[in-house]
Amino acid sequence: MAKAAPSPDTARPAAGSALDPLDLYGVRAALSDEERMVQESVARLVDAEVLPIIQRCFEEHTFPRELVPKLAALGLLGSSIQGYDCAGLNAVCYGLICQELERGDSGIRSFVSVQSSLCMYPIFAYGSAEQKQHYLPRMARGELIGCFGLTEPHGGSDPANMKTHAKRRGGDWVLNGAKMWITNGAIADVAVVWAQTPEGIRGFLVDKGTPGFSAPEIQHKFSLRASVTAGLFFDNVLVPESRVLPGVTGLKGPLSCLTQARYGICWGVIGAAQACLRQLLDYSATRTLFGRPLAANQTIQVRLADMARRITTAQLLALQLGRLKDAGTMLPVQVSLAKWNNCRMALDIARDCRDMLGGAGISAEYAPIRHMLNLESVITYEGTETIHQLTVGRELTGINAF
Ligand code: TGC
Ligand code: FAD
Repeated sequence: MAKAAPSPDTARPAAGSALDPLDLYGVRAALSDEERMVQESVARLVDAEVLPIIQRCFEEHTFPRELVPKLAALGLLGSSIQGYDCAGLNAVCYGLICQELERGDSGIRSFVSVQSSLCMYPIFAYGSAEQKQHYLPRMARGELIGCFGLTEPHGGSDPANMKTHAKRRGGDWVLNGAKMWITNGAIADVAVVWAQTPEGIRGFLVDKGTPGFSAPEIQHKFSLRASVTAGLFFDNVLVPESRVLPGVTGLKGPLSCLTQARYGICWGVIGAAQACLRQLLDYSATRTLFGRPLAANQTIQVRLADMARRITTAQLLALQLGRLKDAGTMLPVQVSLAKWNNCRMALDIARDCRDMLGGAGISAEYAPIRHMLNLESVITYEGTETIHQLTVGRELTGINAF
């Protein structure tokens, strides 16, 4: 005799099970007490401060700036930096911070990625003692917001061919050019700008309000709507030598920052995927069609199981990457593989969850469509999927196919 279809209550996949459906391989158990504590405190912040407002922010195309002091108070800005009022946490903690923030929204994780990995990191790694002292403590407290200008309107995948340039004039530099798609650009107090010079690519710290510098916000985005994105324009902007990063010349400057931020994304997107799967587990258990819960259908279970498989794989990849980073042995190509795998995983899951919600899936009242739209940016920025595939291909073959 056929087994009776379970009631919605008994259909909950996690009920009575020792396994957490969002952590089937017990990654949490592999964390240190400090790592777990960091994850829990960020999770509480996201539950209390992000989830209640994020749908409205997304719909209204606004970044919730009021969150910045709260992120700072928890030590989430420049969290990996030692000293300068920063928390000095390890790489796994930074990953977990990104994961929990992106469970809320990619835009919030983006804000923290840019502030921490793309602005504070280059100042810390390549800045002068005076630059570090001037910017880092205030950035850690959220009093100064940063942005990172690398991409240009004519093509972001190939930054070696940037047109923005700086020339010496006396003891100063004159900066000309344009950057495009810059997260935090319109709200930033300082822009870390990469420009071609006669010596090679160098990093310039351009303060808000410097004559000739403007940063208009980009409108009409259908992705990362709870994040500010801008163009940066430089028209004979005078930058003093004291605002040039002295510690690096060449493309490895910006690319080394990208390695830090891409690492965070490898973890962050897991949070977005978990948020989608969590909602689908609840929804499919209670949605009754053809006299049984949606979750009682084989094809639905296969799709949910496939999501859990892919999230689990991404979690293990991120954790191992984090352990390599903390051991000081992580290579950029390993970050490329994880950024490619984990972004693809999250985007596919968000799209599939959107579909399983049926018509409700197109409403921002459910999280998957917001995550899905955000993840279209996340799979594109910090190196498109193709760029990371070609990076892995280059490693395997020794042939540069860019
Ligand atoms: P290539 O010859 O490979 O390298 C030039 C120099 O850089 C070094 N290098 C790295 N150093 C540190 N970390 C890395 N990941 C590095 N990758 C390369 C390399 O050793 C070399 O050094 P040296 O001393 O020999 O000169 O450069 P290439 O021109 O062939 O380019 C390679 C390619 C295509 C991979 C690179 O251009 C690339 O990654 N393109 C994608 C650009 C990108 O990702 N843009 C992102 C912009 S920022 C952003 O999207 C922020 S979104 C933020 C948010 O909201 O979260
Ligand atoms: P292009 O480089 O023009 O690429 C177009 C297409 O061509 C892509 O599909 C790409 O994969 C493909 N392609 C490129 N090269 C090859 C090849 N050799 N072979 C095959 N296919 C190829 N940038 C910053 O500097 N700072 C920021 O803060 C920032 N924030 C962003 C925020 C958002 C919301 C978005 C959407 C982007 C942001 N970016 C930022 C820019 C982002 O990094 C770029 O969009 C990305 O690097 C791709 O550059 P592009 O858009 O010019 O596309």
